[in-house]
Amino acid sequence: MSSLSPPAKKIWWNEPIHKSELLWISLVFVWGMVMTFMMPYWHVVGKQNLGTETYKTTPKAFQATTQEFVDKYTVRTEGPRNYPVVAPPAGGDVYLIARLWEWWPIVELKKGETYRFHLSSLDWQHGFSLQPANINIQVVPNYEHVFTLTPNASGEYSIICNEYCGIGHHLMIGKLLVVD
Ligand SMILES: [Cu+2]
Repeated sequence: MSSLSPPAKKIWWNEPIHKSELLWISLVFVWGMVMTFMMPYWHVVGKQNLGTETYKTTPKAFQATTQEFVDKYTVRTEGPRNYPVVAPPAGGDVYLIARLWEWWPIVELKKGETYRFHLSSLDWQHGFSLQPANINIQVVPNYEHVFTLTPNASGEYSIICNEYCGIGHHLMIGKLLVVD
């Protein structure tokens, strides 16, 4: 039989199933069931899952709140585009805007202190990926994604956009500083 000629036995589902095929189907089914159960299980007991809260907002409202945050806590500016470096008080809120194609502003945190992060996008879907730490959050407009973060090591971290957002996507890199 070739793939060009029609199959001799057209009613394929009446044909006996081969043992090896049945074995593979069973394995896939069992593994699928295990993984389906593991998803909620890991969410509860796993350490790698980050719990985020989500609230409704608007690009306009979120931009206004972030501007207020920047005006209040900016300590200096960096680079040719004068990015504000914002150092909020320990235990305070951090507002971060995602837009085509930047994360704004630069945030400076103190090691060992806990902050409450608020993320939203002003235009399109973006992804907050904190490198080299393993934190991933989808950021979409009209929603404010909130999570707490306690930096445990000082240094300079990059925030990479990991949702493709157009021609400048690869340039969308933000900065997060942690000082002792
Ligand atoms: Cu992006």
